[in-house]
Amino acid sequence: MRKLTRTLAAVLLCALLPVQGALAAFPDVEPGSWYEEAVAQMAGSGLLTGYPDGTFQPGRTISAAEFVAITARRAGLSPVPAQSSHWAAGYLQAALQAGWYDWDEIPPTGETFDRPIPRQLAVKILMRALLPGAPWDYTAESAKIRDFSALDGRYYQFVLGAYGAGVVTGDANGDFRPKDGLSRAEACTLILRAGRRAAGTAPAPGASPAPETPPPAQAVQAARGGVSQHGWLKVQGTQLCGEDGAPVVLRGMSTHGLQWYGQFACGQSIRNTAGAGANLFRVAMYTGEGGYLSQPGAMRRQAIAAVDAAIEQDLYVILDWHILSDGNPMDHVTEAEAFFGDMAERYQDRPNVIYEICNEPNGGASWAGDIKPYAQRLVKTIRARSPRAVILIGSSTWSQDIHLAAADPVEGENLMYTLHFYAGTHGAELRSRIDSALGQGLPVFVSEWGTSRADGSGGVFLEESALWLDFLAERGISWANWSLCDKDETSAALRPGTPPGRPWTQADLTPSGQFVFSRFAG
Ligand code: DCB
Repeated sequence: MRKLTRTLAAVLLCALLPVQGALAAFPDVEPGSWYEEAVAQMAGSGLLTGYPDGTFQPGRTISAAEFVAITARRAGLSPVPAQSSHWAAGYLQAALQAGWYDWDEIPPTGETFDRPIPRQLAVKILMRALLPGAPWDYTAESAKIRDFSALDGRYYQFVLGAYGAGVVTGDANGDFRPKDGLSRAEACTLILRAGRRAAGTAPAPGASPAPETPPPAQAVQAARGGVSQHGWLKVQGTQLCGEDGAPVVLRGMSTHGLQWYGQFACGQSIRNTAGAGANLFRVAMYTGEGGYLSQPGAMRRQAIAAVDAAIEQDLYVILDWHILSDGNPMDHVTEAEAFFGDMAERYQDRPNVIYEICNEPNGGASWAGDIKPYAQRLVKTIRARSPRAVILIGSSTWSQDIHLAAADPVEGENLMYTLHFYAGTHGAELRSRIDSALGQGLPVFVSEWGTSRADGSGGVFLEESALWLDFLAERGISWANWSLCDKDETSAALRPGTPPGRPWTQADLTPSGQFVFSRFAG
């Protein structure tokens, strides 16, 4: 009976696979406990949830299905069709195919899906998923494990690797207890540690061994939290920091064009994004393409509604003057000054709002002749109303020419320069441009990137995207992903037809969306 109830609860709970994490504290998660942060991070990024009664049940043993599903989501592995109708069968099948474990360890027929996963198997799956190829040192690490001899031989390299990477530390007695189960609190802690470790050091599969320039600054841990935690942002050196001076990394979604997909800039869509762990939202207000220049009143209202909804969710929010077909920002500098003057006044007391004054200059727009003079004018306009706000400045070639800005930056405080990339088009060359720019002291913000090619389709390129995100994480660089919409293109985070006004499940997210939502936490 107990097993049945437990199974039922898991089905009820996980069939929904809510993307929205429980942001409220769980009554049974002890404040200040060793696992509190891990649970908050994991639940906050929607990787696992509490129970319908609001509890988290940290001491409860995690099942094989739950562990594999959570790890898959964390690693960006999408479910594939499977025989079993179990809620997690698609994840288990995908994990099996990815070689995370062998057929006999969790038979795909399903009879052990809901049984506790042995710790040694959990560690193997975790290492295969997030830290493949992690080195292991038999002599050094086995000495740390008092019950090393209890380990099955097929697991020792993974367990040693996990000890070596600091993912596993053993219990108070120095035992690993390889055949015991894992509590939900322990599972959260392990997955979080492995994920962080992967973001910091793991080479992406298939990555070229050619070393990229190491980060010029010290690596920065993702500092999560929204406006209520970090307050007014300020740029110190090249790093975005909170009001208290501690580094902050913002991660979240960009809308598609408000004039086309404004429905996903509504309260519930933004709440879903925040619930998945984002602390940033970007409101892309096209100027051309039927946007602000054609219908200023309607677009302004839409942009304000979106910014207000993001503020309500405690998010930082980028107000983006999305020039694209109108490639030279100087062409409409008067309209831009009027718009940003109005907005900077409206939001002068709001630490949430970040101003992106020109999405992607292109065509003939030059840094020295057009973009820099434009930026100087807009910085002046915004500063007169909102002296503390962070301002993002684009560059030529769709905001890829940060080397030109680095050589000739705009004068002022709290200015950052945008670098936009699409993982299927842009790679190591643009990354090294970031390192050079940082080395020259230029603060960089990735206010738009996509898992697709530069045209918004093709791919998706998730391995390349992971390489990029790891690179950004190591440097403490903030990002917004293109885009939160259901357009039938690979860069879109939502499957066609997804309603904007209800909570989303994993099934609503595209492969890109699943990957990106799993990376808000780092
Ligand atoms: C940027 C734009 C953004 C555009 C994406 C993907 O453009 F800021 O607006 O989004 O990157 O191309 C796409 C949408 C499509 C839509 C199209 C036109 O995804 O649904 O139809 O905008 O509104 C870039 C970025 C980089 C490069 C070129 C473009 N590049 N571009 O490196 O060549 O030409 O749009």
